[in-house]
Amino acid sequence: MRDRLTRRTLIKAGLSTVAGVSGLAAAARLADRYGLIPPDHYGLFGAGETLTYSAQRILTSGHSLAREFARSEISKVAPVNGEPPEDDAYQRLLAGRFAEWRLVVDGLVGTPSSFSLPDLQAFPSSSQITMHACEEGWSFIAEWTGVRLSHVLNRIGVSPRAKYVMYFSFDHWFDSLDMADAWHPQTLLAYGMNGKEIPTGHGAPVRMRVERQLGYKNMKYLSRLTVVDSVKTFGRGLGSGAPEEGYSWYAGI
Ligand SMILES: Nc1nc2c(c(=O)[nH]1)N[C@H]1C(S)=C(S)[C@@H](COP(=O)(O)O)O[C@H]1N2
Ligand SMILES: [Mo]
Repeated sequence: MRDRLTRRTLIKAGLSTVAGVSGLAAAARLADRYGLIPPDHYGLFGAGETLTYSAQRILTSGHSLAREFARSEISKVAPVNGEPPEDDAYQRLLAGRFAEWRLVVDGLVGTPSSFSLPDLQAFPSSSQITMHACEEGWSFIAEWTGVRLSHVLNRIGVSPRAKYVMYFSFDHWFDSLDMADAWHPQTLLAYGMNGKEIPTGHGAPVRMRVERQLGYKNMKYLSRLTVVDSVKTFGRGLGSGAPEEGYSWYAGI
């Protein structure tokens, strides 16, 4: 069905948006028909979010790749944003060098599972040198190594009803990816940075790398993934903590 929404139709919708509010409503209806409404569309910028998200999903349909860089371009300094989780559970795992850490993956999957760090490291690994761009305006280039999220999902099996992969961290962040980003070849459960284990402050033991979105979607200190068909029951139901703070759920770049 989605393929019937052509570039031209969307561009027309985009143009009518410029023409006025009724155009915006029309674009939102169009996006709704094709299932391209982001979970935070009820907010202040709802119609705009819908248009950004649906436009990106159509114009960059398939697996367009984020730019990759040469090893010589890796930043000498990578800023650490924020402190590692103070949570007891995290501090205990850190003290035990993450031997007891497990990533739970459940929800609409064939086999709910939990993976240790060596389990994830035993899967085929993937590396990419990419730019991390924080919404606050700074960036750095680093090499990330991990297992593709798609590999883990394929292993445990995903229900055709799946619409989002929710993800959670030890500092109580929650967020979600749509299935296009979940299956994307550059979406990694990353355990390595610049050829070493991920340093604590950069998200040890495992962080999300979702290279076509801004910094805050790249969640550090992962604890759990849940495959869902709706994000309504998490937090205020906007798919992420970010929209609760005024950021958008979809942070495509
Ligand atoms: N769990 C968790 N993940 C997080 C954050 C955080 O505070 N907690 N900050 C986000 C933001 S805003 C950015 S820019 C990046 C920063 O990653 P870095 O510390 O490796 O530079 O992590 C993101 N992931
Ligand atoms: Mo950020």
